[in-house]
Amino acid sequence: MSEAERSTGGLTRRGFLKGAGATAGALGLAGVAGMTATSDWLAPTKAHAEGEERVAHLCHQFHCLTGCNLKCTIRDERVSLIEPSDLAEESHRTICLRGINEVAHIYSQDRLQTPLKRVGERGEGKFEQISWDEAIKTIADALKASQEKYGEGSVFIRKSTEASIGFDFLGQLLRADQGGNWGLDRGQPNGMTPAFGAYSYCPSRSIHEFSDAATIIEVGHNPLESGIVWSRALMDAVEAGTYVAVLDPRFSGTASKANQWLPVRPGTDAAVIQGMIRAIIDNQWYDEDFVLAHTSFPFLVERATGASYRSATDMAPNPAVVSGEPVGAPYVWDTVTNAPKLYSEEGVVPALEGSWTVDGKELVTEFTLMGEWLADYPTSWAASKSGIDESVIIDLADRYANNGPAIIDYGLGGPDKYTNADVLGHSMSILTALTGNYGRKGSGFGFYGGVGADDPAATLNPWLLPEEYGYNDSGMGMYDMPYHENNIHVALTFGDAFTLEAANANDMLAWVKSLDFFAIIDIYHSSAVDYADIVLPACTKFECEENVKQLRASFGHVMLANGMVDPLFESKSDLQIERLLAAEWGLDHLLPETYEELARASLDGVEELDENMKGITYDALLAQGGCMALPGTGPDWRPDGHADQVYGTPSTRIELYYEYLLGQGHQFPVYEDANEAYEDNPIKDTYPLYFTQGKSRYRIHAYYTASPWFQEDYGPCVNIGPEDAEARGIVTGDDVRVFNDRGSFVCKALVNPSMQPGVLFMAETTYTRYYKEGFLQNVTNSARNERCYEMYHGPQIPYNDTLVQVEKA
Ligand SMILES: Nc1nc2c(c(=O)[nH]1)N[C@H]1C(S)=C(S)[C@@H](COP(=O)(O)OP(=O)(O)OC[C@H]3O[C@@H](n4cnc5c(=O)[nH]c(N)nc54)[C@H](O)[C@@H]3O)O[C@H]1N2
Ligand SMILES: Nc1nc2c(c(=O)[nH]1)N[C@H]1C(S)=C(S)[C@@H](COP(=O)(O)OP(=O)(O)OC[C@H]3O[C@@H](n4cnc5c(=O)[nH]c(N)nc54)[C@H](O)[C@@H]3O)O[C@H]1N2
Ligand code: SF4
Ligand SMILES: [Mo]
Repeated sequence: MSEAERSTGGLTRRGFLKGAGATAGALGLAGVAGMTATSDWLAPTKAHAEGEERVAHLCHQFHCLTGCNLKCTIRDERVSLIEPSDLAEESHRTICLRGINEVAHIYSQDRLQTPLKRVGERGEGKFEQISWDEAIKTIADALKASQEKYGEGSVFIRKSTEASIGFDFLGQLLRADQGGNWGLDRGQPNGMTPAFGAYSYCPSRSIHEFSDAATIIEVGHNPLESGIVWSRALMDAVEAGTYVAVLDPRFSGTASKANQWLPVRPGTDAAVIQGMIRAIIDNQWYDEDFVLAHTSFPFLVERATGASYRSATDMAPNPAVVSGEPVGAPYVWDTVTNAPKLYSEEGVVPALEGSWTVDGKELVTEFTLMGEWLADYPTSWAASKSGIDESVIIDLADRYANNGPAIIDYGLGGPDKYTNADVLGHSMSILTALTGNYGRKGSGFGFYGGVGADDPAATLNPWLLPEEYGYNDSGMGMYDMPYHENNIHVALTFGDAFTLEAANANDMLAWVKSLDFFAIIDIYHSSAVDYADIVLPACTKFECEENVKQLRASFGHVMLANGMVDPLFESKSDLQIERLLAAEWGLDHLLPETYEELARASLDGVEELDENMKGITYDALLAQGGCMALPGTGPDWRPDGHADQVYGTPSTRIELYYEYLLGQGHQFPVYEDANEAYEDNPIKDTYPLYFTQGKSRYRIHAYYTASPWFQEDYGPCVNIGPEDAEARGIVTGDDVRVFNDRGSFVCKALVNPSMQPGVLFMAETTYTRYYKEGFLQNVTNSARNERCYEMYHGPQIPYNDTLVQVEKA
């Protein structure tokens, strides 16, 4: 008998795992602590029996922005070793601690094991085990009752990002509301898209081009933790001699590898960028040829109204502008004929600056107006606002403008999570355009790493539902639901949307508690689980009812998960859970029966649609072990995006004057303080510390919180600078209370010299159950910037725009 068999009393591994859930239930799940401790009977060391062994492959995470292919050794039906996959291209055989750590994470104590029904108050976390039949019927009854009484849109169904990869059927079948605009990761893009076109935040050139740049500025981006695999391209550039400057309030991992760290005051990056713009204008470091040929700066504007001076000939609306109506073609001032001419007319030599009167109207160029706007913002202002020396700002401007080609790589965390992020995005657009650092080798601007063109893309067919099915969109973002009247009465989420994706948890959870019903489908006991009426256990990526699981196109490869382990405990795959629920409405026949059917459909005929997909069929994939590279994948892949200088705007140029924001006075990125996190805020007397958050290499958002390895050293902990700690009598390891008017939480303190005075940092997020009290989302800011409702990506959640006080708990 193998050791594994002995330790389970002779039951086979599969049989035992199935039985374990039932036992847990029989013990009565009074609170999470009562759940079966998986750690002792599934400790990794116990898997070293001679038993059966095989290899499985799958695409790991999406939300770390990579998707490595993992090679998993399955021993006695237990995942016991994880290594980089030898099926991937050599340059793409990557893995990180989170991948290796799945060996423990899959079997961790926080796995949801059986369907649960709430027995205590919402938030108390008291449950009893119920059967799948009862759980599914209870959910269906609640959803049906709500839709009958309040209409289809009264049901809220949302999948967390990671859970939504591949398919998203149920919400569409029930025509539920999915909570509208997400309010995540599009703050700077809000300020960039009207200039460069929709989705321009995804760069059109490869991250491997970093090595071709002379200068790279990382604006609040910490790829050494938030883009572990992609940070290799940054380090290659450092080795190639590229100068790297990092703007970050703390001395981040990325700052530690850079040539220069600019310890910016939180929420003030736009001031640094505007100081650079000012220096470039004052010193005439801009690229006049580029500006005249490829930007809107020479376009004419009527001074009195601020409207651009245009012909009657309609041009397409700007796809990146919400109030996008067709516009006329813009005019420039032609210096040859000394008259206004259509910008695109042959032979025109436009003026960059000036003022002219035509038909009694004064016309000026956008460039002239920009100079007038900037007149009020000298570089000394930028320095005092941001805390960065004036000479440092001017030197960086010099380097950026005159030591090109240069790249601006921004993160979607950091400065994105303040109410003024659009001002920063717009400012960086102007800086980039002025210096011509776009569309040329070694230049660029955007969020590099994983979402753009960093690898060739694959083509997969979507699984189509009949036309009549689709989400019902009330137009209200989830972040607005606690604050505005709405028609949501019941909710079902795949993953923890309510406490992970929303700030100011006390407001959000008060709203959740007011709902008639809430059910969650999650793998782990995430923070929102405690508020649910019914909980369904989903299985991990490594488990499935079939041999294959998800097909994914990611990281330059097409990957079909195969060699899966049976779902642990009583958990089920998301597809089977969606099917069980859909069956309650008699709609399960519209869904694929299996992951195999879905994968086959995704690949059916794609060879004819896309040259890159030649030879990548379902059977070929399986025969190859489940992973095939797309042609060109690797560090030599260099798409030549925007070399033609043609942009997705009406004029096809970079359009920097945002006429659609005239009513708000933001046609230029007029500086604005953040909502709460700014020096002169009167509440700073009470809450003097900036509470910034960001990603940790040990987690993907809250995911991996449940890993026992990581818990030992990387549980919830707030980083505080030595001066601030000393003033409060705090030393490393102390329990501290972090609080403001919105709420409070208690966690450990880490006194960290990387923090500048007055600034705290904490890795988002961690399941509530690991805190002594509360959790970080209790203090974060949920303010919505009115101006952003006009913007392409809508208001963004300003988690970092938060002031707090800290004391020893
Ligand atoms: N390991 C890991 N990687 C991830 C994720 C994850 O959860 N874990 N999530 C992914 C997702 S969804 C995203 S959006 C990306 C985000 O990627 P990043 O933007 O790199 O992530 P963050 O760590 O949130 O923020 C970056 C830095 O901003 C700094 N910062 C805070 N406030 C300011 C400020 O006002 N100005 C400046 N200049 N810097 C500031 C923080 O100190 C932090 O070092 O990461 C992705 N990658
Ligand atoms: N305070 C603060 N909060 C933040 C941020 C911050 O900086 N500060 N950053 C924000 C950012 S940038 C983002 S993108 C969001 C991320 O928020 P999400 O997009 O929601 O994050 P994910 O990590 O993709 O999803 C996590 C949830 O899905 C569950 N899950 C994972 N895989 C599966 C699956 O296969 N099936 C099912 N059913 N469930 C699954 C996990 O257990 C977890 O509950 O968080 C935001 N929250
Ligand atoms: S977490 Fe991301 S980087 Fe790490 S192994 Fe998984 S896919 Fe790769
Ligand atoms: Mo994000």
